[in-house]
Amino acid sequence: MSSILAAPIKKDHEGVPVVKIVFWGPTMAGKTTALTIIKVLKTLEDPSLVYKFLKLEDPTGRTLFFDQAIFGIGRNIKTGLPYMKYHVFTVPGQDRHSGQRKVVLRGAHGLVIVIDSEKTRWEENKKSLMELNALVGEKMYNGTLPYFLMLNKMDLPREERISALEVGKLLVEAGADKNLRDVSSRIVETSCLEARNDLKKLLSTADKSKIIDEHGRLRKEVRPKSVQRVIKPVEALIREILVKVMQAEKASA
Ligand SMILES: Nc1nc2c(ncn2[C@@H]2O[C@H](COP(=O)(O)OP(=O)(O)OP(=O)(O)O)[C@@H](O)[C@H]2O)c(=O)[nH]1
Ligand SMILES: [Mg+2]
Repeated sequence: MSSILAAPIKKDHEGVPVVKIVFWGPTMAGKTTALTIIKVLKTLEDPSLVYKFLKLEDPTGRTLFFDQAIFGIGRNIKTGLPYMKYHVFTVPGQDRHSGQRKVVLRGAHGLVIVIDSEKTRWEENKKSLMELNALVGEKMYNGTLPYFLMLNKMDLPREERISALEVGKLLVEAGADKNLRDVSSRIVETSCLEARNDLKKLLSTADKSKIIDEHGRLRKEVRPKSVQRVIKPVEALIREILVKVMQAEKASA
């Protein structure tokens, strides 16, 4: 398994396999905001599959150690347990927390690399990519650590932000372009601000029967596009990791 995934998949106290996803990126890029949106959405869609949510922030709203949330996938009818869980972490982006970032990154199976699209944040983005490349560039290069690039804050005026095209230049400057392959198909443009507002708007819909099913859960089909984009990288990574696990099992059978 270790040759297919960057780290072995551990099981929790009930024997459920747990996949680890880490949100990486500079301070203020929107990592905590993204995870909060995912947690709110997942809770609305099925609260019984949300196990934990923890935020640890300083008084200015910057993450101090890390945020984390655990979600379940499916449910075994016999045991009532999910088939799998995914544990999502965000690293603290401030310079002084590099030690914590290294700890949080350990054992990751997939990465959501958040880039702050604000032009003035070019150097911070570059530094963050250089740090990541030095730590796990090799694993991204050999494909054992799948990733997505989340280009966030796309709500900013065009002249104030970088485009998806400029991400390539950023990677070259950070010396990470050789390790982060297939980049163009792995960039997701997001606005957590828009996603948060769209989710609020959706929940204030007058006719609840259109958005809520018979169990009182938010229907997946009504996810606003902006919210879907925020959750897409995590869901796509989970699928990729599951495929890898199945391939490994087949090969060893
Ligand atoms: N305009 C805009 N602001 C955003 C967006 N996403 C997040 N923000 C704002 O950016 C600020 C920082 O967001 P956080 O999610 O706390 O950033 P972080 O990446 O967790 O930062 P650290 O914890 O310090 O690493 C907050 O004020 C958010 O409201 C976005 O898509 N657009
Ligand atoms: Mg944070």
